[in-house]
Amino acid sequence: MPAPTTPAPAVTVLGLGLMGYALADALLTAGHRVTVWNRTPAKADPLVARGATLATSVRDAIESSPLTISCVLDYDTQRTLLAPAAGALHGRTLVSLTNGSPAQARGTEAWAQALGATYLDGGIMAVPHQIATPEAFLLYSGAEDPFDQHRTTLAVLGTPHHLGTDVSLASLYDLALLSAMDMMFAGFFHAVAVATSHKETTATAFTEHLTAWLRSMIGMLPVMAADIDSSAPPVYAQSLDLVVAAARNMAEAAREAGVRPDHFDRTVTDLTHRITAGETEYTASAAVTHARIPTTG
Ligand code: FVH
Repeated sequence: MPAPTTPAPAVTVLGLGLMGYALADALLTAGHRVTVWNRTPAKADPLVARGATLATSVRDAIESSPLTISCVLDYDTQRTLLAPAAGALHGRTLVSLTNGSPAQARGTEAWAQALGATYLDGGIMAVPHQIATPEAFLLYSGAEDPFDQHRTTLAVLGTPHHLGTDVSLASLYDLALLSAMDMMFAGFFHAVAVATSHKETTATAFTEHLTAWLRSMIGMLPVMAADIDSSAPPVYAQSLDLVVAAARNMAEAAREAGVRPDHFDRTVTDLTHRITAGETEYTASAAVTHARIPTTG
């Protein structure tokens, strides 16, 4: 006779926007008993048709499961939704996958702990259609016990990484990663605007070269990261004069193409100041130092 299998634990999902829906859907598919709540209840219909329970209040939703995952617009919305149901969190775990700042994560942890709840803050490094695929990974921070306890459930959504017990770490990494993505897209849009100023170029043709170039450049990042972490002479270094000359050319190409050159003009100004101050080398460590807001005193 086959050994009886333990049923997958109950989970509550608050918020059925594009992402919350994908999370609830994945948990249902994995065999969890899923309770959902959403401001617009009709969004739950397809999930209910597949076996989810639609709670009529946030309190009822939280009371249905030992684990509640919240994925709504922002922290203000989350706080407003949770406040009237706060007492229900006692003895339960709240995981916030709502995008927020490190300070908001710290504030929510303190609030949850005062209620006798355990709290994990999370960052989803995926878009909705990637949830529950090998491409999805999620960052968590906060107490280790709830992470270990709910790890199998959280792993349904994507590979879970626990970054540490400081609850602010997941949102810090999440926002840093999103910043890199945002700047990469801004770079892409700028480059396409410059390249397609020529009538014989299309974005598609140009992007073939751009992706090949970025793929090769991405290999530089671990080298630069090792330089930043080390006090040894850097592996990656260029002369500041060379980098200024390149930035001038990039500003000029943008101007000629009728594209805003502001970023490169600012780079020329900043690097020229550094040269005037006696710097000669462009290194990853120096670039990170100059990215910081100078502290006074
Ligand atoms: N979508 C993505 O690619 C990213 C990937 C990384 C993580 N983010 C974050 O996930 C949070 C939710 O994002 P989403 O994609 O589900 O967003 P929407 O589809 O816009 O759904 C928003 C949900 O929030 C509910 N909501 C909004 N305002 C209120 C309110 N005042 N009271 C109650 N609920 C509210 C909304 O409800 P409804 O409009 O369906 O009634 C949705 O459930 C977010 O933090 C991303 O940054 C997603």
